[in-house]
Amino acid sequence: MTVFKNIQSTIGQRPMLALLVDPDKVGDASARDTLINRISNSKVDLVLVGGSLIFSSVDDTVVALKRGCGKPVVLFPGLSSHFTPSADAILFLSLLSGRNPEFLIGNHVHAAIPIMKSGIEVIPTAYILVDGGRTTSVEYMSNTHPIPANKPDIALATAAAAQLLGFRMIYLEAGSGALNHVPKETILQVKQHVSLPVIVGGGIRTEESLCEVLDGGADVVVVGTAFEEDAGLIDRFAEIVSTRSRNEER
Ligand code: 1GP
Repeated sequence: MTVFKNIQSTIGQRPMLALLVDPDKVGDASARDTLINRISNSKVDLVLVGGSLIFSSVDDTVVALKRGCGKPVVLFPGLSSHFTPSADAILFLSLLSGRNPEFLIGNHVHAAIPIMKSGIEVIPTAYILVDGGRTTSVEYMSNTHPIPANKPDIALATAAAAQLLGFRMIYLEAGSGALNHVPKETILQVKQHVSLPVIVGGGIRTEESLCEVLDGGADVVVVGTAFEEDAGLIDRFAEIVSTRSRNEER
């Protein structure tokens, strides 16, 4: 089954938890093995690998995860140079909330032929940045303005445009390390009017914030920073997400 089909079938029953691995933050080989072991023994559904600015080898991290974690490994690239064919799938992200052509289409032109030739599963994903209360790396590195947090109508209109343009998923992003996660109201609006699966990430650090985005109807919740700071949260978050059924939401 493809990663996308697996997401589609799982989110009909319950939301999913994705753990974001930044190749620059996994530490040495022993720390990486510990992390992989922890992921393997957890109820995490997916592993995303990526970030806005990466100096380490994305391929090394993906290969190690694929070898040891037993979960689908999905690329979440910040740039065309982050592509590696070793992953199970790639989120082919276009930063639709921004007006910087490099992140709307420029990187895609660089990466498209190698991606096609590799045969990797491609998931065209509309990447929508919502203000998370502080300037995050994605905002700075992409040189784009996030959608104001109190303007769910703009996020909705952007997500609706994404659906009409043929994207397969929406990623509502507050940015890694954001002070505030994407507001529940924004997620609710998008879920109400747009039929694509919705990924939500950025600034989800506590069980309360996790429950808030789940209450909004997030289909896939992405957590990075909180797990880097406290790996014990992985099991707690995975338990909450995996035991939620769709009719508990809202
Ligand atoms: C970033 O949404 C992810 O793209 C994760 O954000 O690091 O804040 O969990 P955090």
